[in-house]
Amino acid sequence: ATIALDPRLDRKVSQFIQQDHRMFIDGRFVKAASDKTFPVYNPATGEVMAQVPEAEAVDVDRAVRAARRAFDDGPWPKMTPSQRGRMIWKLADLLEERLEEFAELESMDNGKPLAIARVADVPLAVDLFRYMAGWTTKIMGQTFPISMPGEYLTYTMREPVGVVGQIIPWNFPLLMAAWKLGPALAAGNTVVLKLAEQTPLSGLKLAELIHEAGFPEGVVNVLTGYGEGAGAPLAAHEMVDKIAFTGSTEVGRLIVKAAAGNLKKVTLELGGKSPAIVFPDADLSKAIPGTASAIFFNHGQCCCAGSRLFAHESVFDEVVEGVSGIASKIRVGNGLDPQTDMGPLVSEEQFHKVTGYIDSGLQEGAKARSGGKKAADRGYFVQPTVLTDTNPEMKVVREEIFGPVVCAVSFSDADIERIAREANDTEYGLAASVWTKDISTANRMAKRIRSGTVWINCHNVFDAALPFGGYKQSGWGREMGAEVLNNYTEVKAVTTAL
Ligand code: TXE
Repeated sequence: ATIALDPRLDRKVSQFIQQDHRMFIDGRFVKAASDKTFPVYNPATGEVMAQVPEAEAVDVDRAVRAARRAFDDGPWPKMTPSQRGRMIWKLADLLEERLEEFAELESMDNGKPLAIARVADVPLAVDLFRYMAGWTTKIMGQTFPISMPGEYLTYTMREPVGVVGQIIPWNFPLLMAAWKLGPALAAGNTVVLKLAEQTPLSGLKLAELIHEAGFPEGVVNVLTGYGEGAGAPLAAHEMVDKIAFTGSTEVGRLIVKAAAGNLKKVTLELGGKSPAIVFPDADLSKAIPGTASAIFFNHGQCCCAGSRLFAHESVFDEVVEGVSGIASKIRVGNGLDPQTDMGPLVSEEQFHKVTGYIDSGLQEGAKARSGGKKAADRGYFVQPTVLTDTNPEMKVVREEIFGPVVCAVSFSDADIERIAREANDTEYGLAASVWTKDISTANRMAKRIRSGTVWINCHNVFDAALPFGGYKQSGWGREMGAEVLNNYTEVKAVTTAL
């Protein structure tokens, strides 16, 4: 028996969380072959709130074989793009109808404020599915005027890659599932999706909707399990044609090695240490709240979090005071509480990791201008923290913290090359924001920054139409937009002698 859940939750959601959970394999809801389960924690209390099946290699194999059959022989490859599109659209409709349920699940499982899940996580997932549904009928090849002597007709076709393994993290559990499933299905692939062990609930609920939307059996399989137990065998499986991973750079490297066996295609969306750069002419009434939200949105658990704040020395004090002032007013609490601005971190492990980074920064001489401590006696709450007096060698400056911790640094130069070099002084290259009124400064910086996204006078603006992904060690390939479809299709060149 599980513990009593929060009384504010819808009864249906409470019941779902505590139900006897099953994974989704080959169109059926099943237990792990071993019958093993593992606990899911409520990050606001640290208590166990659910048990979910623990998939291992044998379950992964079952799911991969189902996806293989569905791709090779099933009705899926015979369906028209328009039929596929309608099914993905239907999934979006079902998800939208249950927005509130999903928002509550997401808040319980991840810890994020319910109000945020309502306006961000769930609607963005709905939108992504709709956007990708539209693409199904627009995945096309080209014709080519080739220069060989004689007459030829040449054209390319874009075909699905095949069976795709997908491994996702816990920071936006539902949205990450949508980012992965949407394009894979739009392009006609079949999928084995492994959810993050910290946050499996919304993905399991989504599996029910996938079933309801009428996808043929085996087209989507959803597994719950640990990284080593379930993720690793999926990445290594010989019958998987492509693996798409979002998570730590460290595990990204393991995925690449595991994929080497059958040389499956790999796309990776990894960590970041994104700069937010405030020029002296910036509108501080926008730049201060903007750079604060760049780091504190989703508790800093965003791969594109603006975790290095650069501000020109002439505005540095005002920016740091402003961001620290916002940080100290952020109300940290249970995500279900309407007053809450920031919930707990996702897990005990993240809690120790983030507080460990803060301690290491302070020990090495950094100063906390706000926060710097845990924020409650139970649950995984950490104060939003602004550090100054860091140096470029400190771990807090170099490594991804993935929590509400920003390092603020001043620059004295007006030389764009030098500022860009400092901003680029990281092994990552996911995102950056530039804050200035000067369009020339903004666009020159945008050109020089080595990252997949540059925001000008904004941060964390996402859209299903915009490609997202990393330069350098932030990853391979792109998510979303038309761009992602290149990662989920193979190109075939066909040449006919006439
Ligand atoms: O990530 P992991 P964790 C970063 C962030 C965070 C750190 C650790 O810095 O603090 O990673 O988080 C699966 N083979 N990001 O430990 O381990 C795992 O089960 C195959 C940034 O949660 O990378 C989960 O489903 N799969 C990031 C997924 O990988 C494996 C978001 C991510 O877990 C595996 C999350 C293995 N050997 C964390 N080991 C971003 N880019 O947004 C684990 N997994």
